[in-house]
Amino acid sequence: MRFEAETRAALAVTGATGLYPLDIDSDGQADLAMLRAGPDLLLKGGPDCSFAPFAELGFAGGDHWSTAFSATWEPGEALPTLAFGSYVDRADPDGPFGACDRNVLYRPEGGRYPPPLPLEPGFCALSMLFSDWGGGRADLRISNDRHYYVRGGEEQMWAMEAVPRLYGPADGWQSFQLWGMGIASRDLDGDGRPEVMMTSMGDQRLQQPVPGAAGPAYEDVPYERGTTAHRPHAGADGRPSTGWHVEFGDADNDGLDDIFIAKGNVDQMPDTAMEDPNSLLLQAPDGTFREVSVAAGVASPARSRGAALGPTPRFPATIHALRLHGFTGATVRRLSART
Ligand SMILES: [Ca+2]
Ligand SMILES: [Ca+2]
Ligand SMILES: [Ca+2]
Repeated sequence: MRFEAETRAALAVTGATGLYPLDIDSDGQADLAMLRAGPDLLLKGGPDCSFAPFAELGFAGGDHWSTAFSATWEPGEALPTLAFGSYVDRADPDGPFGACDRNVLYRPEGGRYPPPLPLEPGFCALSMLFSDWGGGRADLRISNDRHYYVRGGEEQMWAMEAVPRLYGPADGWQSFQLWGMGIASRDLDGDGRPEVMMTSMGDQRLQQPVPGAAGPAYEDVPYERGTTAHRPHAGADGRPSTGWHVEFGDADNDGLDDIFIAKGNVDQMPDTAMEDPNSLLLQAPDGTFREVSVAAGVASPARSRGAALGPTPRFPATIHALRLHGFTGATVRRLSART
């Protein structure tokens, strides 16, 4: 596979921190939500990979350092509801520690986006995910970075009511703190309530709904499930791992969901592993997971911050692990059926 650089004018902007494809206007053509350190952009997709700013939606991104995004179509709406998560408020003279910016929620009205609702407090969001935990509505989970909120923060989930509100202990929501990075969700046991996995430093956290709970109550799965991926599984570095992107997918086409975790040091942090190979955790029929990334050829120790796990026409089970800083390179590996 070969790639050639051909950046379209509408995409040649500075300060981009993330790019999400979704069909915002439901015309069958993928559009883009672009996160930036600066005003976020919505770009309408056209034929031949062309993009242009949406003129008619009224969307006006504020000046935030955006580091998380999720979208959902709420009942009766033609346009998606868009959530943008913010990191540190760069304008706060007392930052960066304890200076997390607010997150914002764009709910459509009559085919346009009015100014966003603030989702406060913000705790330096690094991932967001709209998902139905079992309550019949897509609520908004936010994974937050304790490195910058320092104290007083926690993981969050917003109940997407007419006026969104944070779930709390009365709803069964249990406060916990992470060096929050990625979120992935999948109903691993088919009981209608999704499990959720969050990456962090040290233990990666696979959580399951508390049996019988009426609200969004989650608990860590037992250590014996084999999902913590807390130290490098190969090489000589025994310091704790740093998980970035996490994704569920059936990597070996056996009908059981597996887990890919992109790993890599934040930036010369001596308390955590510098040589941190990516993890591919293959699920066994008993629900436990085992590390197979070395055998699968995806155990790159390069600093990995994003990934996509999915099939391609040539390889039905393929992992694309994007390597770090500025997306300068990509590794594409095929997972052998023998693994
Ligand atoms: Ca479109
Ligand atoms: Ca489940
Ligand atoms: Ca599998």
